[in-house]
Amino acid sequence: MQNPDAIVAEARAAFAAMTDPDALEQTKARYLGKNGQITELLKGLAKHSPEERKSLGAAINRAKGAVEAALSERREAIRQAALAARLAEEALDVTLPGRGEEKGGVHPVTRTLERIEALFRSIGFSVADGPEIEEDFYNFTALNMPEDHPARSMHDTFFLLDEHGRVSENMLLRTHTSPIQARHMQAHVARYKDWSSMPEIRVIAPGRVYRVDSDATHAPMFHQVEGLWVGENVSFADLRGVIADFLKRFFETDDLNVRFRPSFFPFTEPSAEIDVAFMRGALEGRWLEIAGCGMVHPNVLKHAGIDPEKYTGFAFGFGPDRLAMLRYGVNDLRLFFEGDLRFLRQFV
Ligand code: 2NL
Repeated sequence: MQNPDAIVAEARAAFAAMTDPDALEQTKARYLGKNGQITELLKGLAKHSPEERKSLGAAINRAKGAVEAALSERREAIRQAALAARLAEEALDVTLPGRGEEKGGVHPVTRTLERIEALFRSIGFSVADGPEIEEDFYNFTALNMPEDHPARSMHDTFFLLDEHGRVSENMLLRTHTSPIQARHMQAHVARYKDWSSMPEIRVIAPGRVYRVDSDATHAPMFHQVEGLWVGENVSFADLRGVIADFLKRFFETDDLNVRFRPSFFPFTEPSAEIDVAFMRGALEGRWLEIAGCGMVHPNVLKHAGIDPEKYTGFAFGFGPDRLAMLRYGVNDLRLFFEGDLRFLRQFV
């Protein structure tokens, strides 16, 4: 029979050679496992006489206790070593000087949006928002855009992929902020459905929009601010007044001409393009196309549950990126979205 003390000595040496907790547990089996050396000794006891068994058994049990103690000692030592290594690795040098703080600045397009919002709030408009991932209904159908409208093609609109990786029929990146207003009108009607006379809707809808387009004057993501005023007897004359007042306040000058040029949008009828010309400055005398507008199409009102015989409305849509370009004298739209701090710092 093997000497229990020799086994203990061997086990101590074997445990001491282990630095990894899993390897240590593997080594344990060699002594205390089902066919381990200590276990084998215990099995062999049966071959001895009762007197021998007593003293031998005691010696084996002492050896077993010693191996177990050596094992837990080694476990603890490995745990301590791992902890010490981690503490060393993750040590923070609290004496290092800080990196300093730089003051951030508001992005020029955000400043422009905030300015537009403040101006419209001052004449009684509220500001609404909505999802950038939109449903076909709110982006197109509710806005009187028929099935065969070119904007509905993948060529112009970013559609999402469905759960099978196929181009979705229904989910897309909104191509304008009109769906915000379509949702707003619907919610307004739902809220006031019991009223004999619904309060007016005066709302603007600023936000990011997405189209398949990219060059010096078009980015695949850009911004829009649309506006909507629906009530009894809201007219094209009101539209002209609101827009002319807004433009003069936005550009901080009365020396500016505004012209409405007949145009077409599926969601308005009649529709117009809004041009401005500054009477002084670098752009003096040049007509610049700045927004689209019109009287809300009866079908758009109907889709929202509003009676077009009782209510009329006007709507308009600006490109605030363009307004920011004009206001700050920037000639390439993409500069706004490249995140180059040398460019952006100029506006802080
Ligand atoms: C443009 C043209 C426009 C609208 C947007 C609109 C919204 C509703 C109903 C009717 Cl809910 N119209 N929005 C109307 C006319 C023009 O934008 O060129 N924007 C940059």
